[in-house]
Amino acid sequence: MRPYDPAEIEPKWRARWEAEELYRAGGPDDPRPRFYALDMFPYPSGDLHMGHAEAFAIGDAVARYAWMRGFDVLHPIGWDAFGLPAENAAIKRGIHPKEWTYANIEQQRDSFKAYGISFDWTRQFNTCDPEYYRWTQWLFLQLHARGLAYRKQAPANWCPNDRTVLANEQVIGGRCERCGTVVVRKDLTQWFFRITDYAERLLDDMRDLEGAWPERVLTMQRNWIGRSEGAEVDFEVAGETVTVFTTRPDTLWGVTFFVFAPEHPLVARLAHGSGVADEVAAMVEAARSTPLAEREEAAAVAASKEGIRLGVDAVNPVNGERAPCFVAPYVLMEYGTGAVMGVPAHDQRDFEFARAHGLPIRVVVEPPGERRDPETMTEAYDHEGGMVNSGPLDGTPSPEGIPTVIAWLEERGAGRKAVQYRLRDWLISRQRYWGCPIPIVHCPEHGEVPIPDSDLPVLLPDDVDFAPHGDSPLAMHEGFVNTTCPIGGEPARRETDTMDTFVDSSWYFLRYLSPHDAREAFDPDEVRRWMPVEQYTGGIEHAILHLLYARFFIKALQDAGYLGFTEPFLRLQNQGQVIMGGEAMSKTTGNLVEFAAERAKYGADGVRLTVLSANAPGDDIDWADVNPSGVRAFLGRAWRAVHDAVESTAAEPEELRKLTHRTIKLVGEDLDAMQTHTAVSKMMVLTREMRRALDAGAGAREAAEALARMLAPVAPFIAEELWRETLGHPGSVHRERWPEHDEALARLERVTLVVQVDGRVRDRIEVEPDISEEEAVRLALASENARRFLDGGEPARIVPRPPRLVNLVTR
Ligand code: ANZ
Repeated sequence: MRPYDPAEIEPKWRARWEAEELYRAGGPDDPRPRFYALDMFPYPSGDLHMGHAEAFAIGDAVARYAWMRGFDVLHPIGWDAFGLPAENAAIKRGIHPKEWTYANIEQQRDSFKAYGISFDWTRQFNTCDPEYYRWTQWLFLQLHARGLAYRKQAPANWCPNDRTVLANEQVIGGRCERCGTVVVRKDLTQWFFRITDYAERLLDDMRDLEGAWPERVLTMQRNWIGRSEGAEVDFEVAGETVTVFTTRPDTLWGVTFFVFAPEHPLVARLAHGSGVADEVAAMVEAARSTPLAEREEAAAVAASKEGIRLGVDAVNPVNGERAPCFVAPYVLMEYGTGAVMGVPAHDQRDFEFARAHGLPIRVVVEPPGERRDPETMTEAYDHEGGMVNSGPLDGTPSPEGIPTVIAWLEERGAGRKAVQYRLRDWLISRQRYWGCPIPIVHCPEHGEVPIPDSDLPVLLPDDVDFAPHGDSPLAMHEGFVNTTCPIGGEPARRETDTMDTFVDSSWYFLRYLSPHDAREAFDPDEVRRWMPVEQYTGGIEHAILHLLYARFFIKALQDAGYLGFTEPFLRLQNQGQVIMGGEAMSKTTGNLVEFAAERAKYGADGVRLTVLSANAPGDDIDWADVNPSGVRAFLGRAWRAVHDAVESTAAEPEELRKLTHRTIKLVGEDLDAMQTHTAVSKMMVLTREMRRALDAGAGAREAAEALARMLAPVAPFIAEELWRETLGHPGSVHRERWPEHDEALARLERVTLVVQVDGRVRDRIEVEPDISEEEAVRLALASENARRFLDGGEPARIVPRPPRLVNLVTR
């Protein structure tokens, strides 16, 4: 018998599969039901790493299993190929971003092939190909035409090192997500997508994803959208109406001060001639240059009690009371209206501000049956309760007070019900070269002019200067910048911002459906055939942005009449992280495990099966704790068992047949639930029992046929070799149907579990023979007959011998 040698069989099958076009999706006439299996496409940063090894092993198991279940599967791949690292490589090492990017794509592509992932390679594209970004530009123009893409002057997060604007979500702890440099604020004219128009739908449509997406992801999206219900209330300040947003209009009688965000448009005027004008100007300046993320953090924990008294009062609409006005950085211009009513008794930030500034605290909501004394309070009381000190509403439960107060305000025109979202418009401008050019011309005569369709794509010029100059390389490229107006032919300037790469990845899954179509972005017939995606596999790091943006794009395209569905991804599977020794892998800590090296050592199947058997697909895998040589040894055992089974002509024992059918059934159930780790362990048990039967001189052919097919989604090379070469089938195992199990054989006979108390039989219970110890003990303790002999107490000791016996010992 030849020994199992992945180095021999893997390259052979890779070539055969490619020649046979095994993983090509079916055409329009394919009668099978369709299954779109999508993996989050990679960024070409270098070679594939262990994280990819895990993610794509999971996605591939999904696709291969779907094929075996009789689906016509679309399993495409491409590259998310624009982005900063390519440009940084150009600056550091003088390589053109294009060259760096395409070389990395080649390398990753080879690695994917060596790994044996079942991609339909005929559909590959890269987002930096002009044939692709032409359509990204077209999509931009679709949004622009609908008022969903617009420009405004806005304070932006600016990374001085990368010299670009970052979205809020790309600022982590006040630093640039990419390079770790402290981010500053800078006022710039920027392009935005009006995602806030879709806040409500993005939230409401999540109902359809409930149970099909990880709950954690849904929660993160919900929090990101951040819906708050409450009221807008109009105060009067120095003859002007100033509106606040509050979630607690029931606390209006507890207002003792009023606060403006430093950037509030009224602040400069109110400060003028107040004696604090300079101080206020300095605070405004400081606020302007602090990154928003940092301000938000500080605001959330009330880290800053800083505030300047303005010398004017705000008049409360419910009782005409006057409250002193302040300017303070804990109020953010970006949320609500940029002004708040200070209710120190019931809001923690207001409480701390009031204590710091010696402002009065007035309790207006009290917990049922309790009193709260402002003198001795150590923190705000922010729960429900009974309203007090609230004029006509005294005694009203506060949740009822809310609509009552809103109705009262509405009647008098002093306020209204309001909903606020934390979500802000999506800032897509980047002052960088290696991205999709925004297809707009600025004309002195006609303003902002979209490039006509027939002139797309706006090509990125190759010959730019990457040396850091403080301006984007495109802005300094005369040939690119100077153009003529598409309307009147006047000399005009091209927009030189490029798009955030998240724009490229918001629609790529539509392009896979007709990747070479030069007439349109996506073919409506193909969209109807394949969309929505049946199963999307990728990392939790994309829980918010990418998924939210893609959902927004689909809804916007639906509204534009291009698509007939609302949600792009029916089911979502996150993979965990591959870590090493309890820590994230990194070159600097020296704990990096190289995917290519592991593959060379254990074979593609060995690495893949290690990843799939180590843990449930959503959980992290610590490479220090896994055992790839053990997995490889298992593959060797499976190899020998199947070979020996083919040699043997002896009859197969009934027990082995039963195990085979039971394994088929349970492994199928595991794969339906994406529990690859338990599926693999069941195949290991079957292999062991095959060995036992063969060593006893019996046969194991049926088990061998089943094992080869069950291995196909999780160890595709060895499964193919065993299927075609060893078992002698003419076609590929990857075109086979998933084996059928015989229900009668798969069913386990029940056995009798005897429950004893102190060694005497007190009950008998019918159980499955593979009952766990835990379950057996639980049943024994729940037995009424046994309990009677425990005299109401608990046993001192339990002796479990599942499935036949549990003895409860009282002494
Ligand atoms: C008075 C009040 C009384 C408030 C009370 C809360 C409790 P969420 O839930 O996040 O929507 N707020 C409003 N705009 C703000 C801004 N621009 N910067 C900082 N804080 C702001 O929070 C809404 C609450 O956050 C609002 O309700 C307001 O404080 C504050 F017992 O108004 B509240």
